[in-house]
Amino acid sequence: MTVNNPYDVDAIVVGAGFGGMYMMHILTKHGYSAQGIERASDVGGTWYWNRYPGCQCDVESMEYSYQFDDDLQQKWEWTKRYAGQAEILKYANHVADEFKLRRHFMFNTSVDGATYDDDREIWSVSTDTGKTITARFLIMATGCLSTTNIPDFPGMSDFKGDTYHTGNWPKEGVDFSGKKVAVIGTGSSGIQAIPPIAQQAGELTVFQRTAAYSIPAQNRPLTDEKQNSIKANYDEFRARGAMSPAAFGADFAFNMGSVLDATPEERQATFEEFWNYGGFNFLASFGDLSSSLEANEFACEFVRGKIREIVKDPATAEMLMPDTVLGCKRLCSDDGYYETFNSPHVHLVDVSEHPIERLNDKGLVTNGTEYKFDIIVFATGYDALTGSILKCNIVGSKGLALKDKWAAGPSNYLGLMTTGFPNMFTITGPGSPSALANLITGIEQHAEFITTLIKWSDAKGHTTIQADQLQEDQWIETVNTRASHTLYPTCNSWYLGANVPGKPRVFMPYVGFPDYSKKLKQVVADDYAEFTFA
Ligand code: N01
Repeated sequence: MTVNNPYDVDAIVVGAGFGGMYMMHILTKHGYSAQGIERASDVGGTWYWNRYPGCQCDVESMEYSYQFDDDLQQKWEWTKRYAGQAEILKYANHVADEFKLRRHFMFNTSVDGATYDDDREIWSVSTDTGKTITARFLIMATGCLSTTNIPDFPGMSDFKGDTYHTGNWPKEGVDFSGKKVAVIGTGSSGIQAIPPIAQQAGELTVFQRTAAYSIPAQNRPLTDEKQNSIKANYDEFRARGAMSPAAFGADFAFNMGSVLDATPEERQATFEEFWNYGGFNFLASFGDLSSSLEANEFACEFVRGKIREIVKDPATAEMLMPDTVLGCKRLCSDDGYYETFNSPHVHLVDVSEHPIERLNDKGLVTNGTEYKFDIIVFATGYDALTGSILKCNIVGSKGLALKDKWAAGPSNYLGLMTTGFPNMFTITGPGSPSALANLITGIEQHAEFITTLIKWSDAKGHTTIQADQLQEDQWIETVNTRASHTLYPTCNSWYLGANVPGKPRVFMPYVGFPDYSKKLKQVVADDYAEFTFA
């Protein structure tokens, strides 16, 4: 703690996921004192909580990793093309050990309030353990997808069996052997969890409200040859990744051609090639899939054809075929998802027209039918991007509550600072590429930008940094305009907040990592002229 200062530390960092860990490392490396606060018992963030079976990252491990330390990226050995949760959590722990990060954090502690004192120019943060800590800077590294969303079904507490949410999975795991299991939700988490749960369960019933597009991950062991060849030129590999729209895909051949210009044979062959390549990159099989409904429909029809081929029962296949825009909700990737429905003990119930009415002591009721279960798994997603920030009850300058300021949706400048909340930063917040890009790349970019900005401001003798209201308004317009050139606003996704009842519908992430990077570089080159300092 800093001595002779009217505050405890220079900065409070909320969260010990990849964002909070790197923020802490870089701040302390530059001589700032900082206190981290983390609700979990250890580091890892998303990867600490998401221990559900089948959980793995859909960004390749050589890219979903830190690049700030060459020794770290050279020495760490990934075992698979896409790392699973356990391996990523091991990596997070390794980073915490290597850079001695745990000593800066208090674990098992949640922030329950943060208030800015205009006179003293400090943030005062209170916790559920009864502590109050003061700091010049408040840095929210709370993650994009960390506040779970469980629908408020009537009768929730009546159910006598066990319930779990994929994003809050018990450390000791769950034994599904021989059990009657329900999974509610078929987004990325449900689609990953369903195949391994089906392998164990006596009977599995999946409740699907919206069919999702999923591309086989085509996961496989990472060969030494592949790993070494990337490590031999890791900087170039990272630089290529940063030039990609979502900050990953360094070695990936994006096809910029239009699907509308291709012959039916060329289309089929290209889609087949990208399907076999696997994962999220399927969206890049043609250049216009994310911007033209007509083009997108070709990709949709290709995936529907695959579902028809894979799923033996035509009625089940029909139910699994999405009728939405491919990639509008986040594209899923899987290991044997559609195949799972060929097992006789796996059932699919469409709840799009007849929603789940309630839970009762034995299970759940939909369309007047009672389904009995031992275990219900909620794969029902998150209050994304804003949920974990707003939960902290942040009150800024002149008593302005963040929840009031963001009542119509989050507004900020660069996704980093919001006017009226001096010296408060959000890492990968709404308004930045956040969940539309490789999050570790976005995290490093933000932590470095924030540190450089604080150092610059301190060197000039300023005590406060603020976002300017005009810049903020223009930024939000830019974020909206960029989204309007894509198909993202055409469905009820969590990017829009549409999955949480009562949440304002605003498209939150900034589309296009390379342009965002250019903007940040320009802001630095212009000596942060668009910020306000005092
Ligand atoms: O959550 P989701 P998720 N009755 O919101 C359904 C990242 N992630 O945890 O679509 C019935 O996508 C809901 O239905 P609908 C990734 O960014 C990454 O799966 O709203 N169903 C939907 O099917 C991802 O996008 C990885 O109609 C209800 C599901 O629940 C994000 O996390 C792995 C319902 C929620 O899907 C979130 O994914 C996992 C109700 N009342 C997650 N309410 C990888 O890296 C909701 N649903 C691979």
